Amino acid sequence: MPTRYSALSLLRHGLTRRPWPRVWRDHDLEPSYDVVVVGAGVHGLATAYYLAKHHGVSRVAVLDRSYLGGGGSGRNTAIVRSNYLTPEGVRFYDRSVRLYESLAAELNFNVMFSQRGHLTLAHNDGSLRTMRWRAEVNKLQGVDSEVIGPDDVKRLVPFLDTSTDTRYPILGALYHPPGGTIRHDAVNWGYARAADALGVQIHQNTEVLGIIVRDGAVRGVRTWRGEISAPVVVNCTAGWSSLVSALAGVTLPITTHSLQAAVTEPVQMFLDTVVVSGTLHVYVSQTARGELVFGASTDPYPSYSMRGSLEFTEELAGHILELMPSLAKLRVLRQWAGLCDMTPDFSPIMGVTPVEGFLVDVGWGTYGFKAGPAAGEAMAELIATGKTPELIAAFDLARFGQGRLVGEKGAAAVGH
Ligand code: PYC
Repeated sequence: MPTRYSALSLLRHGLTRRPWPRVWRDHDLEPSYDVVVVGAGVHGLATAYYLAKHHGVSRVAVLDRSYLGGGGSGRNTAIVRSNYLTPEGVRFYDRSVRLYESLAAELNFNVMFSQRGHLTLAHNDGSLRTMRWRAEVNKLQGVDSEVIGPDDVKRLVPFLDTSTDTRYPILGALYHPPGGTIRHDAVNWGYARAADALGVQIHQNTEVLGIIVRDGAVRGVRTWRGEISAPVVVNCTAGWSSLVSALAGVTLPITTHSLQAAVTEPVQMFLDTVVVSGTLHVYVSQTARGELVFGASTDPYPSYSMRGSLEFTEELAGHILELMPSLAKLRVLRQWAGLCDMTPDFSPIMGVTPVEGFLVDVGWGTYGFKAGPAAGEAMAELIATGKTPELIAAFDLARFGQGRLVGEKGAAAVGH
């Protein structure tokens, strides 16, 4: 087991100047594994961790063409919530919130989950109606959400402009107290460390170039470091999930779009909750260091770009100033983009495919990071038992052919 992190071990290492052991190790690639996971983001790492932890399956290789957490898992705006629109979505994301609540203790890694509350503003009657709908669906699933009026919004976020003579006055909001933010890198590193300790091998800089399929079943993968045979290959990628699945001959109903974000210089703490405005295409939260993290909706055209653009920053600044005019002097420090694999119903695709042994955990659109623990837990159960857990049954690939869509567009943080 890895060194236990505690105040005592910190003191001991400080006094003895003993170096800390590496958080996860490098390995030579073995010729075969029981399971190959493609993608070392939160979904791939959580799947590997729960396979080893809950099911004793530890001959697992997690492959990534780049560095661990370098894709969507390190590029998202770290918002966690479960205030979705469909009962299937609410139940699923609620499981993730609950796993996040105990993750720091489980992994012995401070993931800094801050359940500071999540506000989705309504600026017109249509969105207020959707908020009410979401609140009722949430409550029926035991999830804490309610619609509140402008005075309560102002009480929670005094810096918001709640006057009625603005372009988009605030008519109310969906308030979701269990929502909040988490330190996304810590989640990735915590899962990686715990999976490594249980025998999982993490291989960074190991791109999958081909997926070997014979007689309708997966047999392994080809990487630039050599071939691996495995009876189970799981696609846990984001951004390239349709291309990785195509290597196995599986077509996914996915288009890929960039989602941009930005962070400001740090300022004194003033924003306690996460604030989202779908109408103004913006969401904002304040980190423990005092920076404001902003995001917007996906770029409207398909793209694999992971760079920020000036148009985005200008538009974002205009919209955020409509909400919080007092931020006018704040300077943006960095901006970037991540890739979102959008499905027709804005819900993910999890489960089996027509190729035996080739499974997918993909199509997360703008919801991927918050789903990592629940998706990993459920995918691990599916791999180990061969049975699809009830929690993810609605999100199968076959639903698109059978007209069983799980429409979550109305629960997006921002309009798309
Ligand atoms: O669904 O909460 C969300 C979200 C925030 C940023 C992107 N998606």
